[in-house]
Amino acid sequence: MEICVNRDEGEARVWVLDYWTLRRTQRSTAQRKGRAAQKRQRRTGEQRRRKREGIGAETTSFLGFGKPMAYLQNGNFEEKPDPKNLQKTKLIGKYSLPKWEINGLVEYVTGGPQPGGMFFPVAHGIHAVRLGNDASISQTIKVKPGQLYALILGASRTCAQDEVLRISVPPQSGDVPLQTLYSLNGDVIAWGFRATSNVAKVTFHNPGVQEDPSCGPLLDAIAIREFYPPAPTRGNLVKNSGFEEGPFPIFNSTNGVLLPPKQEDFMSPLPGWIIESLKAVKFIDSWHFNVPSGHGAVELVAGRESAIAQILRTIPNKVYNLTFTIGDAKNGCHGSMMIEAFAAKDTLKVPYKSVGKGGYKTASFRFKAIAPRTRITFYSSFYHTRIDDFGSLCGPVLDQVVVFPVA
Ligand SMILES: [Ca+2]
Repeated sequence: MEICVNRDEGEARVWVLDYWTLRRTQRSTAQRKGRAAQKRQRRTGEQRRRKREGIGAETTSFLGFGKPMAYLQNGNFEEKPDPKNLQKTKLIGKYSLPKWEINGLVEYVTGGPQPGGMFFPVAHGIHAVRLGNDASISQTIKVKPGQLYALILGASRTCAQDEVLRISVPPQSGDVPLQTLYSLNGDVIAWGFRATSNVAKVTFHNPGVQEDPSCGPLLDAIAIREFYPPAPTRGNLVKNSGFEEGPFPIFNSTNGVLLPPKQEDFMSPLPGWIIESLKAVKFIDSWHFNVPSGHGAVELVAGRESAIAQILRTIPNKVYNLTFTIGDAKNGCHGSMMIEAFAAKDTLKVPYKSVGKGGYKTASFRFKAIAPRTRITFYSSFYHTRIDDFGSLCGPVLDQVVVFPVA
């Protein structure tokens, strides 16, 4: 049973929509039947495409459909350095790490418990690099000018302090805060950039200076994904409205992919969307989570500090209808949830009771545009943690954002 909430001129009306339940049942049956065949087709299509375009590197994943993803060369750091370039874990020499250029104190480490009681989470393969004080690693990659990309990386902090990873692809650069608010075994993070020429020098840098010079971010695996430019459609002013173009992880990321705060829409790792909050928003995929529709959605994991927005072209004084889906990711995130939606001067609060087992409902309201540009914003009213892990932040899932003018 699904409930639809419509707020029209200040009045809230609620009614039951069995249609969505029916549609979901029909869809899941069809999905089961068609999935295997689709997967086979997609794979061969993607393989042909990859051969033709040859993005990046030695390994490509077809997990998230659409564009290919590839590791950067030696992106999982499993190609070992020559032992003569290693002093215990310390890499000696600018070109000592295969396929990379390094600067400063960079360690080549093996995941797991470390001497001194530390634990290095390495989810992919067994090796990783650790960037000490002011250290960096770089690689030059082939890209297409004007094209939007996301770097997808497994990264975590290694010391007690909050650590920052500075990612740069000139002329763009950004600082990604590494915290352990989201999961205990390392996070996967996506960072977007737009290519300005046919090669790009990608640099991962630890700008921090700690008392222990080896303290700093641990990089486990680094991949890249190329995006199709999102566009509004005839029936919907929202670009990438169902979050189907996004940083689908190349890694088996059961924790989803964090979209760092303060990402502008022109280079967002979630094409079309602005991450305008102080904390990250999480991108989730249907292989590991319950996603209301299609393969991608976002989980608003940090209450009011975790907001996502988009700017739409509108006609002043025209009335528009905004519809969206709220649900839970079937990840043990439970409680009374609420998404607040904002458009022009209008807002809607949509409650959703989660038992953490997956479900969703659709809500809509009308707003009147007051300018040629209207910002729509969504955030979670409350903070939530997983029932099985109170250290992991979680929250309501947002999907299928649709805006169209009311006739
Ligand atoms: Ca979706």
